[in-house]
Amino acid sequence: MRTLVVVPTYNEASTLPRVAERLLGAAEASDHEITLLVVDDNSPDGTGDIADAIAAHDERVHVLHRPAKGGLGAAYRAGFAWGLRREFDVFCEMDADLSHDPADVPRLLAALAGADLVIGSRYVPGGGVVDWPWHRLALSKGGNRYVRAMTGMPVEDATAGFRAFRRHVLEELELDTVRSDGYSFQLEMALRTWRLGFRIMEVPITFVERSEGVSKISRAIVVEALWRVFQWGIQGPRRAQPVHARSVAALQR
Ligand SMILES: Nc1nc2c(ncn2[C@@H]2O[C@H](COP(=O)(O)OP(=O)(O)OP(=O)(O)O)[C@@H](O)[C@H]2O)c(=O)[nH]1
Ligand SMILES: [Mg+2]
Repeated sequence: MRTLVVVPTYNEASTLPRVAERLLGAAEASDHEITLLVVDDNSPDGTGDIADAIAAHDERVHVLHRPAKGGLGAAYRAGFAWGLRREFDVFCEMDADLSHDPADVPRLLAALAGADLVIGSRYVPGGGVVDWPWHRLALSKGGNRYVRAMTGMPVEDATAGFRAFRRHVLEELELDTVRSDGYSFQLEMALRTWRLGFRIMEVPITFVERSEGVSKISRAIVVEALWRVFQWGIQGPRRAQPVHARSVAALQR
């Protein structure tokens, strides 16, 4: 499985080198063929130059430079489009602030044997969050409960940003028409995947609050998510389609 790990960055100069090193180390230790694509939005702190320096020394690393901060969703769409023009079988999402442990990537990839989308989940048994204040945890868990109630999608951690998609999911969920950003982007991707009848599996991960750099989460991102989930809930079906034919083929492979 040729795997592309897309890591969007905006001012992550202090952690990106460690993220790259740990990811490539995990790839070597597990015998996975992993390529890293950093999608940088012209970070003022020079993250883009650091990414270029890493890529210059390692052919498994590539950098996509975008002119200005355009949001997490737009960065992922650009990164996935780059990978879909090339021959990757699997596409991962991962944050650059070390909240996600790159050493968990092989575990996510292994779970793809029985799924089309694997979510690194904080809220299934064995998963967890380190260093979040109670109100942040309450917001996140409450948000996920709201998503389940509105949409019927049986996912515990639908806002998680640590994921692995099989290529055919991205080919079929019409990425060009995904408009949302932030948490809503993650929610919309999971909801489209589920509604198409693809199989979603959650594997436990421990999410560690960033200790360096600055959060990009804003009130607007939260309000956008609440509003969009409400719309998706009243507009869309509350059930997934029967299991997607391609999903079954993927499981047999
Ligand atoms: N290219 C790009 N990356 C972004 C943008 N916004 C956020 N990111 C990256 O997306 C990832 C997740 O963003 P975070 O700010 O860590 O969001 P979070 O993990 O939900 O919240 P905190 O860790 O508390 O900040 C990080 O790697 C960010 O650098 C953006 O507009 N453009
Ligand atoms: Mg973060």
